[in-house]
Amino acid sequence: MTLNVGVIGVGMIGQDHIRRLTHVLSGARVAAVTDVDLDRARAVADDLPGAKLHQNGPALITDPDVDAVVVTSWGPTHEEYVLASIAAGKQVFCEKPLATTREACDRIVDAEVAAGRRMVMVGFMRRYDDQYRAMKAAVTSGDIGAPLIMHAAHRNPSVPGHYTSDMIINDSTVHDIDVARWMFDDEIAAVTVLKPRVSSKARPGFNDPLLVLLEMASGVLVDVEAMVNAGFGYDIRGEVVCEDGTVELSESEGTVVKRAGRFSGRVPATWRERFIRAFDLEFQAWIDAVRAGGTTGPSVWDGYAATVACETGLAALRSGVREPITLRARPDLYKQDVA
Ligand code: NAD
Ligand code: ISE
Repeated sequence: MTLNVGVIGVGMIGQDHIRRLTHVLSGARVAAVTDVDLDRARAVADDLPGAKLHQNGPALITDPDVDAVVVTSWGPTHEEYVLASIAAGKQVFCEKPLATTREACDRIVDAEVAAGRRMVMVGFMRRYDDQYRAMKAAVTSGDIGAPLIMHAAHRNPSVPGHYTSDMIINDSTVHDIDVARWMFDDEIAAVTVLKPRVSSKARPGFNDPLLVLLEMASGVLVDVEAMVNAGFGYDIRGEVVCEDGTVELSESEGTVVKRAGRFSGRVPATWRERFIRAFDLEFQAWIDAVRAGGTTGPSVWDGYAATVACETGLAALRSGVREPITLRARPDLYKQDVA
């Protein structure tokens, strides 16, 4: 049976997910769309044979012809739509962030726990990237010994006009925060944020770049260089240093050309290019799991822990000192991770 998906928020990533649901993946179709910008939603619906246009999110969620919901609207709207989907008994894929505050995430945790089953997958797609998966396999195999340190860099070539200085942490570094928790199957215990010399390309009021230091509960340290005006491309780096060796993300996605005593390769232009396969794998995993009656991948707990770490990171940026993280007790529903 084909899964009929309703999409709330048809901006940049909403349209990209509609493209993959319609033309790339199997087992699902886009049955309905909506957006606060109804003209945009109408234009998208017109290109999708048989898709309905809904006036708002609640109408889409309660439509009996919609089996499952994709939330790709702005972050502050996610809570409302995820809670409504849970209340309607429908599986939901929510782009990051799960919600923008600890309290909002708490309410989603409470709702899902009350429902008694996992109903939400959060879009931390790096967990589906081949390179990150190979890195995690190397770390967990034990072949290179116990992990000690992870070095990471998250460099955007540039960011759009609506991007604020806080987003360096809660829109960009949030991915590295999720990778750290997933890589080491561990929670983050404390965050410190250092401010290097400000790039001359930074917008006024931006501390760009930042150095974000995550202390895992085990004692592993993760340093993340976050920069949003790198100019030269979208450059994602990672290396885990273990007791008996190291593992790093490969330098080039494609071929490395050696010529005349030099070598060169491609730096991806955008996150869409760098993670296109991860997005496909993530979404296919969600479709398959929902068709089988459940869900998979990053959970509401992962979304909650990431948002709390971002809030703490912003507090550390402002205070200039190490800020400890306090999480609520982890409900039994999230004690067994599925991916
Ligand atoms: P965008 O601004 O291009 O699109 C957001 C859309 O949501 C717009 O069309 C807007 O009109 C609509 N919208 C806003 N409020 C709404 C509401 N109350 N109800 C319905 N629609 C509403 O933004 P985007 O870049 O597509 O980002 C959307 C979400 O996806 C964000 O949460 C962002 O963090 C996330 N995102 C994730 C990744 C990733 O790598 N996983 C990449 C980009 C964006
Ligand atoms: C963007 O919103 C994303 O989620 C991308 O994956 C990330 O790399 C980028 O920094 C964010 O702005």
